[in-house]
Amino acid sequence: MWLFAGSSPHRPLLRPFDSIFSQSSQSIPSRLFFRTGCLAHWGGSWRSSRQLLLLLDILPARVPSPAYCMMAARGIDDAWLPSSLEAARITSLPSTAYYLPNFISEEEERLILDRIAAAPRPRWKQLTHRRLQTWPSDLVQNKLLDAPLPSWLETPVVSRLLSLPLSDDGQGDGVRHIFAESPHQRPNHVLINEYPPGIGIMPHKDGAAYWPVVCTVSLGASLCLNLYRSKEDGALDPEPAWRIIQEPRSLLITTDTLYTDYLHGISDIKEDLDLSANTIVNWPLLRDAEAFASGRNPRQTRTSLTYRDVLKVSKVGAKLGLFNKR
Ligand SMILES: O=C(O)CCC(=O)C(=O)O
Repeated sequence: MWLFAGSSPHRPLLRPFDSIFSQSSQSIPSRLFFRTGCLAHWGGSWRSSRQLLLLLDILPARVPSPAYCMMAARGIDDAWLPSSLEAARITSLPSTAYYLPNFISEEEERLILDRIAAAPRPRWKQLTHRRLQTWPSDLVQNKLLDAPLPSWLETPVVSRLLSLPLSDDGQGDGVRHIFAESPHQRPNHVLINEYPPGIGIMPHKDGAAYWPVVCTVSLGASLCLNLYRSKEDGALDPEPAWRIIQEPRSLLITTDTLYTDYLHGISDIKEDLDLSANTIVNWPLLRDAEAFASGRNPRQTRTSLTYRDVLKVSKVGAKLGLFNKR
């Protein structure tokens, strides 16, 4: 087993992890190297959190949280993926959901934000308080005109999503990824929403157009997504049943009844309040829970990329040679 070290400009964040390693160095096989920003490589391939956490099991138990270790195991500005989605599961929700705090790197985030900003003005649909882009196009009667996503929305997000196995079982038989059962086995549509401070989105369900898997990449800033129950009479229970913090560069995946039975929304507030391990379901998975230690998150502009598989696709666009420009 090899742990590769890389220097990091973020030493303060890495220091506790460093000290865990250096204090335990005597108990680790001698072929193990570490300093800061470690990446694990053994058995001929790069390994990720699951294996790294197994390694941590043999270290003295002073590890703060899996997510913290994941973050400490690489430079903070790099992307970092677990070996399977199972390691990123949000366990206290009624259906399967995953949170990956470092799905893309800072550089990838910057490049995507630049491409969004460079989109021609007519690409933006201006709502009363919020604006959005749809790629490759708007749906017409819940149907998508067949067209590829632009390359900057495809790579790295889609390729990375499809490379992530659901679990560590059965690796080698091909990756069984989060879209394995969906009609096109991949997301074919992306909604880009921009939320200035004080602006959110009303509680809603996403409806019948999509396969019930929603992958949301957050860019620029953190905010809180609320999940709501409907009451017996069908009215919305105004108190969120669960709250999820979405940090910049994170990926949130929601599925199944979270899609079909519950509503989701973002409050129109300038600051998320009452944030703690008791109120936020993905607290143990956050990259930097310390940032919310005051219980508050003053909002800054946050942009989201919502990747979904539209069930019905019309081939007309492709036949006419439309929409093929990337
Ligand atoms: O921006 C988000 O995280 C939520 C977007 C959303 O609710 C939607 O696209 O339906």
